[in-house]
Amino acid sequence: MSTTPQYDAIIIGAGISGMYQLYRLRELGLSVRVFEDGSDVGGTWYWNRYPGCRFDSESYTYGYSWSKELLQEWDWKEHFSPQPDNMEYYDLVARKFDLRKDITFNARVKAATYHEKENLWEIETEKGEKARARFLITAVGVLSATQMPRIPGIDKFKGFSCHTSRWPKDEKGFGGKDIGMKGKRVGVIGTGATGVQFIQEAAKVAGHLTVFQLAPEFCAPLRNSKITPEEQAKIKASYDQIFAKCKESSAGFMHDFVKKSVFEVSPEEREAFFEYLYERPGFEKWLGNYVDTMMDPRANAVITEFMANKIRQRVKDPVLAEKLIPKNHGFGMRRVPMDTGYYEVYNQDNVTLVDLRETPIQEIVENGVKTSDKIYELDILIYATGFDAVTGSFTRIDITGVGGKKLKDKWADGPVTYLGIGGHDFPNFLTLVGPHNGATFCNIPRCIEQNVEWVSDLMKYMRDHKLTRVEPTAEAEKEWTEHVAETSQYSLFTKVDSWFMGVNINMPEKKRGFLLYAAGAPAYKAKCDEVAAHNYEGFEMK
Ligand code: NA7
Repeated sequence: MSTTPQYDAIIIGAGISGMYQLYRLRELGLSVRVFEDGSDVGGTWYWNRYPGCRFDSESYTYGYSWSKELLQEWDWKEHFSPQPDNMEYYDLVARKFDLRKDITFNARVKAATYHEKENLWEIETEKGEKARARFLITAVGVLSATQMPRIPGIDKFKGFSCHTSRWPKDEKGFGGKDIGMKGKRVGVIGTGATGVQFIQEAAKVAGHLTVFQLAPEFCAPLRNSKITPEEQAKIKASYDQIFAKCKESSAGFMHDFVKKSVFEVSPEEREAFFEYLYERPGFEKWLGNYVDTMMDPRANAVITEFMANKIRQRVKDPVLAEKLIPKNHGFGMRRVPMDTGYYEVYNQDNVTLVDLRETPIQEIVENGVKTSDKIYELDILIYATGFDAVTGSFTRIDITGVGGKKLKDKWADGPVTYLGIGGHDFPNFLTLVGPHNGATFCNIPRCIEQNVEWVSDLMKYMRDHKLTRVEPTAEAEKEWTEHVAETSQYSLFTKVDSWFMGVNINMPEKKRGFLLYAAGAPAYKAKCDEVAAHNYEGFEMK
């Protein structure tokens, strides 16, 4: 008789999706255990506690929508909430719904194996702890597999250094530790959404900040502000409308594309609209723009020129401005970092931009970074070098399905899934926000809720019909994978390299291919609903 504990379901990850999935399965009366690598809940907001980390989504569109009581109880303090407040929120959720009692913390799952005879999954953590369950649900997030650069000498640096997603904890609060950047020589490698948030903050306190930039992004102003008591009352009174609006929009935000071409309007009207958008908070200038800016390269060139000129206006030194303007992609073709005075940082005397295209890094040395030009002496070196996106959090676990088949091998040429939620040869394996899932390009909690609710309904259906095994058919996953490829052709995301395409300069072995779903959240939801309405068409159940 095995002493390994057994549950109805095991969830990997106690972030936004894992927490909600736990809640829903418990409501169904199932026994559930969550295994979480971190020492607390919160996922992305637990790990990313570097200075400057905050939402780029409007706070009130980001919280859970499924508890009216929680919505009324919690006050977002800022329109784009900072990381410590976000952690405070997830702490409240965990306490309110008593989630922690079913979560094992500091437990990194290293392997998960399906046992055909017993129709059970068995997981093993790095500490050797084992557990079994009928269902294995991954809630591992899209950007959680930290990717350090492969630069010689990283271990030699004598000062403080870390990846932004491994910033030390402030043991007394919810945020990151004060590592003492004040007056110090700080260096940062990477200028994606994370690098930009960090640089803006570090430039305020560092004695000198050196930014090592490979290729710049097109950043756009966040325009954050505090939520006034009047706004708070209005937000709380209109949650139903807010969430209804998000549900209709292509990426789960309050904004949606204007169903008009850039070329349908006069240059004056277009310019005025761009200016209006530039003054608006959040992603509206990206996701509330003319629809063809994200589909037609000619239309994209128009908004790209507008955004490039904004950088030229904001950076005093024209040579430096050109270095900060992307030349390898248009505006919005990669994830747009939201900025708060980012470009103005480069007008400060205490900030230097090192263009790695001109002078590449050769190695990290004891006292700093050595480029082809010189050694930049540093006390602190921060890596904002991104993630092994979307698939990395799966392939870093040894996942074995029917007949010893490895998920890693199945996805060697790119992910193959049905609805981004499961795959053939991997029965009872449900991947929240998995690759090619509609939740991947979305105001993520909005689409997470759809994923979790769909999975919970599936599990209820199986219980009610006395079914114990569900597996996508090979045909269904082939069709879905082709559909994802087909719909992605119209998106400019696929025309450039970025983490959306699985590209990370530090992982040349990772095959380039679209990892998201481009047809939009409403289309994804409609497809999932249709599948459920047809008794989970495309899944074999017994
Ligand atoms: P990103 O967007 O993948 O950005 C990583 C950055 O690090 C990017 O500027 C990279 O340059 C740079 N990078 C990576 N490796 C190196 C090396 N070896 N040398 C120099 N520069 C390097 O990750 P983020 O964490 O900023 O953002 C991820 C998402 O989190 C973001 O989209 C939000 O949704 C939240 P490159 O792009 O390759 O030129």
